[in-house]
Amino acid sequence: MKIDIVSVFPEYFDVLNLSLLGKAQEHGLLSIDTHDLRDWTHDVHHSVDDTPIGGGAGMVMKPEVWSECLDSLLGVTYDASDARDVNDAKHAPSLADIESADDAEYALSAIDPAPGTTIIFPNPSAPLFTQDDAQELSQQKRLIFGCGRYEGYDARIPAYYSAQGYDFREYSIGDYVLNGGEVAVSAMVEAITRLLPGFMGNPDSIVEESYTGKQALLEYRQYTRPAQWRGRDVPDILRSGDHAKVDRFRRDEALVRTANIRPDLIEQLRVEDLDKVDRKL
Ligand code: 6GU
Repeated sequence: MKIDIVSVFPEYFDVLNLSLLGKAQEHGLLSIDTHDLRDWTHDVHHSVDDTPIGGGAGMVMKPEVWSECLDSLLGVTYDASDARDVNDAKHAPSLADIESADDAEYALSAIDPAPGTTIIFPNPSAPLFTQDDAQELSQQKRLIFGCGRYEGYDARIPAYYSAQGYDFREYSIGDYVLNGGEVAVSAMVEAITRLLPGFMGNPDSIVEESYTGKQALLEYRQYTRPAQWRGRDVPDILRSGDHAKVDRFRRDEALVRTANIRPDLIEQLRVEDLDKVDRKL
């Protein structure tokens, strides 16, 4: 997988060379390139933002800087003579129009000009990024992350690239406000790349953990030695050696903890699945 990250603070991502992510890059599983958005500015001040049209506080990131950046990462050039009012949209050729291999290629390129590529902009006003999204994105060949700063970016950026047929997504990582997209991109990159085949030493740890698979429950609590510590004992059942009882104990604990801490996850469970899994234990 190839990942490009664009930010006005590219040094922020130096940490991605550490630890497991660094090893994955050394082993060729993954390559991450960071870019400075200001490299695509032309004015002496290297400005990437401007005041919001319509008024209001803060600054908004300019569409031209982002489009020059994204076009160059995508390897495309914008032809101004092709400029058109979106109300006068040029329609992609329909199946009925395809008469040659060239037509077919053009039709396909209109559907997805960069197969296997997804562009992702963190945005606190977007849908929540979930484990399912991480799972889906870990199958992609290339991810391009654009970090917004300040009060956001011009809304025509996602609209334009989506209309061009690119898989352009915006995600929030939680219901709180960060100063910019850098922390959100770090979180998404980590969630996605650890799912790459060969990334984790023990692939079982991915299957068992929270939020994975259709039984999205919080995990049961874990203990290690010593069995007694500061007056607290590890639950007896876990030391009984009875695997069926241990599984049942853990499953019950996962259900109770999920009901208490994340009732929203319990609501998403399908009763049929729950009974089937529970009978197997
Ligand atoms: Cl994706 N960006 C910012 N700036 N704040 C956030 C966020 C993203 N997700 C949660 N808070």
